[in-house]
Amino acid sequence: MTKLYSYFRSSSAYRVRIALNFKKVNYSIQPVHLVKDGGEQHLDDYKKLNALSQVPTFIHNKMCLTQSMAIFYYLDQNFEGPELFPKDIGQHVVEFCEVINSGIQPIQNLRVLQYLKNKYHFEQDEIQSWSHHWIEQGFFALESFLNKNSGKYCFGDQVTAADMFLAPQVYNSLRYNVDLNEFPKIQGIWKNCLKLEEFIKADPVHQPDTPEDYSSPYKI
Ligand SMILES: N[C@@H](CCC(=O)N[C@@H](CS)C(=O)NCC(=O)O)C(=O)O
Repeated sequence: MTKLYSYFRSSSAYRVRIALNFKKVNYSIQPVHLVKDGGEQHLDDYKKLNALSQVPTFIHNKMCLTQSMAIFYYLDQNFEGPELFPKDIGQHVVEFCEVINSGIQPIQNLRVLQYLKNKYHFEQDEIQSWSHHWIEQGFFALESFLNKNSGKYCFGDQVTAADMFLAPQVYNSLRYNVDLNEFPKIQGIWKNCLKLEEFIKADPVHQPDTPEDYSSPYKI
């Protein structure tokens, strides 16, 4: 049994969906609504799987794994298909992914934004500006990285975990009106990724829990 607890709009779950598609893993999606009724991630049964009350959670037979980076490692170790962290450049791919995984996404995660709103009374425009700021800071770092290493994708012409972390973070950036024209490398690579079926299938617009009235910030 291979199952992914996911939310259509979660960038961390989106990363894992892309990786699963690349590895041609046959998996089912178990939606976890992060907002409805205070968030299904906080239900006791779900917390037994994911102590931090987040998606994604990945189940493979008896293995239950949280944290997208750990899931990516597991996929490379246990499934055939293209390497997510190719051996010769693996550490640099991790380095790139961690800028997103540790340096950008957590600062604009739902629980952080909810805390700013509930505890410090941030207005919607302040929340918007907070997320915009931190994503932009991270994108400056990624862009300079890509100026040295990239080709069609983040590392030359080979799709790696770096692209799978980048595309969902670009998706998030559009929710906070980051101007991608400031980041031509990121924008170009993201557009190349969006042409690949593994990315298209994983896109928030194509998930079993995508609401009918959802409209994507870009055409796919
Ligand atoms: N480092 C974690 C991050 C997971 C994460 O932040 N998930 C978000 C959605 S993208 C979440 O479930 N947030 C729920 C909440 O904040 O209540 C991973 O890579 O899996």
